[in-house]
Amino acid sequence: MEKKRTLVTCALPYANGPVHIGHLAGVYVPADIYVRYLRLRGEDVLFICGSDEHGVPITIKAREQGCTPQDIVDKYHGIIKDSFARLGINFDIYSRTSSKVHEKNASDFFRKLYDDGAFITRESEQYYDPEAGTFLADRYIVGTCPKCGNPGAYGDQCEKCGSTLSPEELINPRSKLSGATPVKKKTTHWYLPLDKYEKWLSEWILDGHKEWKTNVYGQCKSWIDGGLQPRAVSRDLDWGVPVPVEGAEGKVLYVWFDAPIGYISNTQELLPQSWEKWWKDEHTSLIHFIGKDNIVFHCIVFPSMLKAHGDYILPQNVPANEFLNLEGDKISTSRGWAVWAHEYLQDFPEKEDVMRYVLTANAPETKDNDFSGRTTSSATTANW
Ligand code: B3M
Ligand code: ZN
Repeated sequence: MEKKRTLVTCALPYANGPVHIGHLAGVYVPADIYVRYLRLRGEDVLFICGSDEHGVPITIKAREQGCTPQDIVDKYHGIIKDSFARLGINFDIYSRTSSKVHEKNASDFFRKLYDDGAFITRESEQYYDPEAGTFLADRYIVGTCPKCGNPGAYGDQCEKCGSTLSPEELINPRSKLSGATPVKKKTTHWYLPLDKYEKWLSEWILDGHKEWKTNVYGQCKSWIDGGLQPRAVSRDLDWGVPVPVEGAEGKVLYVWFDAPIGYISNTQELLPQSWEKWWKDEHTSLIHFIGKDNIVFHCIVFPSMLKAHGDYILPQNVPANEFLNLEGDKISTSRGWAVWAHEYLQDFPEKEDVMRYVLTANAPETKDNDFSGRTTSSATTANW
């Protein structure tokens, strides 16, 4: 009988900031423990990760710092990769989605689905900056929050009161690029019609994977029961993998379309000759370690992409964890509320295993947990 193989992936961290203890506790330390366990049993394992280097937050950070998106991702890719290595999280490869291998692979993946007629196109009205001559992602629109009056709320969220917003709700909206008032303009995008995969997803997950963690299964069930909608897989943006279709100038693949393909690209980069047995052979079991905010992408969207493509295996399990909070508050990269891995490693030399132990003992497996450097009384609180 052919030996069983396990391909373990970890969510690709966004290269717009360093990794913090929430990432480590929820995803990377548990995955590393699992991989070490399988290796001790003598199993054939591959452990894949890399930086997620596309998306709007990276372009915004670059503008703020007066540099290019590539400068931003180069900086954080280096910091993140180094932190993982020093914490003993031993990926077989830690690559990046700005690699050439990935650009070609993601582009070919899109093109196959396009050629097979797997997408639909839709015209919609999107916000546009008439002075800068470019479409605006929601994050590029700022204005006053209708809920709390914060004058610096974003078109997708107010970071002061935490409300989720849409650009229409902002009072006095303006473009972050030029200060101009955004106008609506028509644009065409490609969509993956998830509604067509609903029945298949329901059978595959709700009937076929009742063993998945209850938090994961529950989220999948509520998405599927709520009815799935087509999802746009392209964006008007100048940072990302160009849409490989004539007439698509100025459009790139949506970051959540290209990022999971990064798992495949990074495997190809590591094993140019033998990567296929890890992705196309039923004897491989594919396991995605992620945080709870990524469940829909790994259980609904990416599997639908893989199914549409047709050549690949599907995940066997998606062990998503809940969040680790910091002193009662949600960890936030943008608000700077975090304990950063690279700072810990610098401030507490030789104490890597102390951190690994504390994060393992407090892993937010079934509910959000809290991390505190001060309290010593609660059983779910990390004491150090
Ligand atoms: N970069 C999101 C996150 O860190 C994202 C994961 C991509 S996995 C393909 O939450
Ligand atoms: Zn607000």
